[in-house]
Amino acid sequence: MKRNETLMGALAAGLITIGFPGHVVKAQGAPRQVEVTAKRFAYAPGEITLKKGQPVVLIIKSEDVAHGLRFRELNLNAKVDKGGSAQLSFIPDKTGDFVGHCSVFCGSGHGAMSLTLHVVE
Ligand SMILES: [Cu+2]
Repeated sequence: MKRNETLMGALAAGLITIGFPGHVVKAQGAPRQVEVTAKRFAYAPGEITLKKGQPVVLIIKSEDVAHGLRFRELNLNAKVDKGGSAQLSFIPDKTGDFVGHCSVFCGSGHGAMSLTLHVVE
């Protein structure tokens, strides 16, 4: 039965690859997960380096009030409830630095909350 299990594994891997059509993702498996903490008035970490073409999930958790995280250039926006979490799933398709800002007013330092994504080849 070993042989059948190997075949099933190969089929499953094939299905995962089909799940990302048009992208050169070489059987990377699950997306990379990066946890981000949002707290008045900063994100931790404040900078994240990502690889172009590699699927990623940013898991944003609020440690206090409601926050958001928006990357205008990437057309991404998440809102996080007070003490809750939210996810941003995407595949970076261009290199460069992208600065995200808090998109939910959270107090006096709201305008200073930013997170920089460095997308590299
Ligand atoms: Cu804010």
